[in-house]
Amino acid sequence: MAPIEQLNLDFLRTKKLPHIWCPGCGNGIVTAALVRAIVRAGYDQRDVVIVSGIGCSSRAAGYLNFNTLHTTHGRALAFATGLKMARPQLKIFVIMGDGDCSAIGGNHFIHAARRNIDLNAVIINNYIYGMTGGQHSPLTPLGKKATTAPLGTLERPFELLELARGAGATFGARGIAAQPRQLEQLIARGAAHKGFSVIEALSPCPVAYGRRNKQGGAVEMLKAMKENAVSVERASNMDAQALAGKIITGVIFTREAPEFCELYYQLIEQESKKNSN
Ligand SMILES: Cc1ncc(C[n+]2csc(CCOP(=O)(O)OP(=O)(O)O)c2C)c(N)n1
Ligand code: SF4
Repeated sequence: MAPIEQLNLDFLRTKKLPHIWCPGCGNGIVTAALVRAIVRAGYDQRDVVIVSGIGCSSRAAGYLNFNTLHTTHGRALAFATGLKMARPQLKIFVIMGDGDCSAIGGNHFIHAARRNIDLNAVIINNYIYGMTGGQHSPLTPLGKKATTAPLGTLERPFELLELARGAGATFGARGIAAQPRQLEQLIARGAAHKGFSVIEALSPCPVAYGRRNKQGGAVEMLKAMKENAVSVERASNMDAQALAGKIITGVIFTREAPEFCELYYQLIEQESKKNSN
């Protein structure tokens, strides 16, 4: 078998390169982890769809050599829902930024979770609106600076996976760009799960977030991320004080519930049987 790094080139639209991302941006690391998860799962390239919204992170769809839909800001899940309902056999990965997913796209997010539709949401959380120069998002940590919060944001952030769990999602995991192999495994586990799976991938934006918040460059940001990461297994033996400021990584929750497209097609079949009798 060819090394995975070599295989990855088949999954890139090399004609679209160079990419637009700044030096040190984590988007490439997360995108590569997603590609490796798809390759390792052995899905047929023609059965995979990458859907994205708008933002630096959402540009990933344009660079990937699968079926892709680069949609409008906040609406990636709405497009993906329609596609999945029409073609339930497809494996659909939805790449969103933290703003795209939890601000303008917040309603689509909670309703996709409520339906438990079999989509794989990969949220690249860099704590900021990168593409538009650094406005704060609903995931910006309390007190951190943004162009729209020059003295630090007063808004408490969503805990994205708790929001997903509360809304009905059946799989939630968190990984970090500083641990790309674990991230790849988490994306693969989410993809194997039947239902709405949410992978929060924490990723450095040294330009719009790091610089303004004096976090150092990309290397320092990745190092800090790694130092603060605690696996969910280790976290279960730590108290709230020890966990303050830590990033809990791994599968945070998983549960079973009926999947929306299966219910939808069962209903259609039942009705067509009734009508043909
Ligand atoms: C309807 C609409 N509103 C606003 C914008 C401007 N806009 C483009 S990207 C973006 C935010 C992107 O931030 P995020 O989703 O966190 O992704 P990132 O760029 O950080 O990867 C905004 C507000 C837009 N394109 N469309
Ligand atoms: S602004 Fe931030 S998120 Fe956007 S490409 Fe640059 S480093 Fe990446």
